[in-house]
Amino acid sequence: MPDEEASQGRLHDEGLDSNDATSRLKHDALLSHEDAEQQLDDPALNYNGSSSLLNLAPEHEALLSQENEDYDHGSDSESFELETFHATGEGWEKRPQKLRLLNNCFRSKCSKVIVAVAAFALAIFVAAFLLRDELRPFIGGHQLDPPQAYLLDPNWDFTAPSTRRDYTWVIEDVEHNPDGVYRPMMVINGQFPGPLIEVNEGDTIVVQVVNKATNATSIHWHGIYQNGSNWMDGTVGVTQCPIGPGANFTYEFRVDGQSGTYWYHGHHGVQSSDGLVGPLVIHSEDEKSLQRIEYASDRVVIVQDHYYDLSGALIMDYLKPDRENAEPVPAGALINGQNVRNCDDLPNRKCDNSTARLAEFNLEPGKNHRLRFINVGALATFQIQLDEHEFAITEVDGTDVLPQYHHRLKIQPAQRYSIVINTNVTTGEAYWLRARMVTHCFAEENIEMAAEVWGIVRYTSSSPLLVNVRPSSRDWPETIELDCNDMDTSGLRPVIAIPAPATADDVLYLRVNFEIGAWKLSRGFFNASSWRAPVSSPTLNRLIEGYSTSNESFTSSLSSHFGYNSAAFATLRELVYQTTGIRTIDILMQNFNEGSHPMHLHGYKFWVLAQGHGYPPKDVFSTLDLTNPLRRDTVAIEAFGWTLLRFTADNAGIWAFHCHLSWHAEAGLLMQFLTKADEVARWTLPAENIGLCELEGHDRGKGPDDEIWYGHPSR
Ligand SMILES: [Cu+2]
Repeated sequence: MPDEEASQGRLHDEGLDSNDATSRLKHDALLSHEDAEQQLDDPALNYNGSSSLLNLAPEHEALLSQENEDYDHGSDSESFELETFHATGEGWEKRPQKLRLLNNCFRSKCSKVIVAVAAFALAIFVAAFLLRDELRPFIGGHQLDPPQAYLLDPNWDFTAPSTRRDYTWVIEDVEHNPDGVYRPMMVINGQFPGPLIEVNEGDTIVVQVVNKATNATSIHWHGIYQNGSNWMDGTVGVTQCPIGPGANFTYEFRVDGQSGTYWYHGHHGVQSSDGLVGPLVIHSEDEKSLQRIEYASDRVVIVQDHYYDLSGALIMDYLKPDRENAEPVPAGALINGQNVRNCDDLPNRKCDNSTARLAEFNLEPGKNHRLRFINVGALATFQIQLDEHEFAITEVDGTDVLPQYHHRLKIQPAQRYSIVINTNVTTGEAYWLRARMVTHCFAEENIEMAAEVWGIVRYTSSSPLLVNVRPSSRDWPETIELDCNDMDTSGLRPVIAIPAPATADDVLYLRVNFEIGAWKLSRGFFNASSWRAPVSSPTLNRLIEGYSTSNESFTSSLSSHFGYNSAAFATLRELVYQTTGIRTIDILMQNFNEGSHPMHLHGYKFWVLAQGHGYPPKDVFSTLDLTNPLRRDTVAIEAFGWTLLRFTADNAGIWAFHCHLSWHAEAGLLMQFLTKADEVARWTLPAENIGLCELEGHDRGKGPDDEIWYGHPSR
């Protein structure tokens, strides 16, 4: 066991002999917490009830009594020769003695030394036990996140003056086994999931990305407005070229006009499912009043589906002919990058679960606690519950909402929900946190799949030796959801009420579908357009080049208030809707596909005006409640359903609008909004952005071109 090896390593470092009785006491004091758990569970062992002077466990007493017995019988076995410390006139002198001396020692004042050593050993044992969470990172590979890693700073200064927060992130390829199964991953600073960014509204975030991976990459800051810094949005093919292997790029942007729970992820191909994900929390000066339930602790909980193969291989398989949009099905799921699979169930995988752990959360009893859930997965919608704890939803995608109570949370990829729970349940000290993938929405079976991942919420206890037990908590009686639509958010009301504009300047009717075209290739479509990422020629670069050279294809449309731009863009591959000035735009989406799609608009939050199944009612626009609809950045359009959104197009830039199922976006389900184009026309692009497109290998890791299959319909 690595824990034991580590302990022995420490013993050897101290130059101690593990056969030595004193050393064994120390060794036992350094037992891993699992061993400690087993020992605590073993009624044969009693740490508290011993009558021994040293308060030793029976096995230790047995060891010493055996040694004494050997002495009494006159054994002269050399194997019991011990090193002891003996006081002499010149001070402490170290010399070998016969065991007899140990026995003598018990009758003399040196017994005090042994008592002291034993007390020290017990102290180390208790300390190791109490700090078991903190010690975990040193045990398990890239699983550098102990359960408290995403615990937000309890002493956070919400009113600190605006500041610059600098980070350096080295992106590398690693072999990692989050749940036991080894797979290649891309990680940030050796950590999975990635480091927490925690800032105040008004701060400037500066992240220097050093790409030491084989493939190119980019980082998108999900939900961040990037007002005035569109080129820092990190969207390959839209706002930047990828950061090539061996290259550096520094993202710098101010977060303003927004607070709450966000995240970041790779936005090159589908590589976010290889590990490039992490949380980003923005605190508002008014956070304590915007959150209507006071809470004692605040933390992020990341859930995600988890694949055992690299996204590059999965996307090739998904996009090839005759696959009919059958998305890759995950093998499992993770909570904060953690789960434990039984390696016996996965005979075809390289698996070692000795360092794998279930996510654990230690919460003070009798208090409220905020859990900020983020679904960073590629495909799966999750249903989440903490057994026997009703909770209040208090935030949705960065919008604080009035508390609304539920038993289960349903969360689509890229969405965030904060919930507040009260640790006032008295049926136990530990409860399962269950996160279930809604498998009904998967296209195929995956025989390797474990559809649920469980974490453990523990009430902290004054008696630490008793808390390490498995929960025996009960599930809710309600049946599990089978649909991957949004949970019903129609009753959620933002704390800061902002009425939606009474009418829109224009209504976009978007038909969302997957269609099988030439060579049996299934692709995602907004109307007649299916996106292919121009990785070496991002939209923003072309726009600024076109405006600055007075290219008429770009400048001619600036006189229009709104509409599709077919002068500058080939709309079959790049659907760009453009506005000038400040406009209000409605997006009415109709889904002709049997799967739901979590749609995400970069650079904005929109009002979710209405959602439903089938077709929208004829009077949909006259029956809207515009007083204070939910504002968010990722909303689902359900299978064969519709969704109506409204947003104020006032943030200059080119913004992707796409399905956040990674596979669907790569299959073409992405379009763009060029808003305040008149302002964009005055921009110059930073040299660093332009430079990315000139670097060798910047297109490494991009999705496959359709053309590779032309002529090979069954390849
Ligand atoms: Cu989709």
